[in-house]
Amino acid sequence: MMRRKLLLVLSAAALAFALPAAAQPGKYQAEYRMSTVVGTAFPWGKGGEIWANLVRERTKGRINIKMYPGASLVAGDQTREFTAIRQGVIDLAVGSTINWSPQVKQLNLFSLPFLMPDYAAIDALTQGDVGKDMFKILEKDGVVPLAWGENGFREVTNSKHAIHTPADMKGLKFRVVGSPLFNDIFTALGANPTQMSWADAQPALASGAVDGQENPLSIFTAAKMQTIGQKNVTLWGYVADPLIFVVNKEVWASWTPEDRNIVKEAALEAGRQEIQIARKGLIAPDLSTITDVEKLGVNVVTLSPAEREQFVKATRKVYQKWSKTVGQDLVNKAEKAIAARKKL
Ligand code: X2X
Repeated sequence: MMRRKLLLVLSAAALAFALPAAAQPGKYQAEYRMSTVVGTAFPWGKGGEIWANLVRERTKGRINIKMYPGASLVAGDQTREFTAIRQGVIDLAVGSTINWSPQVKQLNLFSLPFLMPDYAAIDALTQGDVGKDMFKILEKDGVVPLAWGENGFREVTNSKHAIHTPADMKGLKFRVVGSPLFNDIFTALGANPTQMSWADAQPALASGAVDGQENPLSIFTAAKMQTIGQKNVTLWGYVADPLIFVVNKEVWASWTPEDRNIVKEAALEAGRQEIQIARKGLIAPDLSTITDVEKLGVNVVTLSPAEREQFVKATRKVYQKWSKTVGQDLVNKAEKAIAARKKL
């Protein structure tokens, strides 16, 4: 009897230690840790900053969010971010669908090559039923999703020569992000992909260990990629990664309904603002971000429809293979939503 009691006490103590401080209902932490991959020089980091500031103001400091850019709460390993949010190592995050797709396979939807032809197509997914389905999936997976943001259409860049067709990619070494889907795409195009984190990507590009990479132009300019050899950009818009504003479940449960509402409304507002910042200079008639990149001495290639079609064809098998992983029903729903979209 005594023994059992002791065991119970011991296991309760072990549990208390295992749970992050956040898991105590009604108790507010002095600081909440927010993870992002990039900082406030980038639209993504600005979105996180806007969210944190709105929450701090509106809760009169009850909820004090500190941003940890560089995915530093997971030592830069951005593909472990989602697990860390679930475990409570991270309290809140603004994360890319790409980085969380190793754990949430449906998020690979956004990385199906050439699924989304334009910005209206992204909106048709995130702001429609597909977005709602994704949030239900994320909730089931143990986080509280609140709002969508955007990293952007990921354009391919390299140090060697202009890319017009898949043949131009043959043999080039590319840094790709966490999901094996990207290995499949770049392999299908005849290139040599290597997976690495954002933190490792920059030195690898600078040293010439890899020739190229893919990222939105807002990342290209803020990270000054022209200074690490990236003199060729091709606007192929093959995939775009939305961002998702989330909170750890226990942290969420520890807040009053009033504060939860403030955090949610602030996330929605920060998401809307962040998307505007991310798209700035990238939608006609304002293409100033593209001309700014050209002014840096970078050769920017816009594909003709026939050239683009070659990339679509070359990656079609990858699209089909990964549709099964995502779930064919969800892919069908996404394709329908895109076909019915209202043009921006
Ligand atoms: O690592 C990248 O390429 C970045 C910053 O775009 C993401 O986190 C997906």
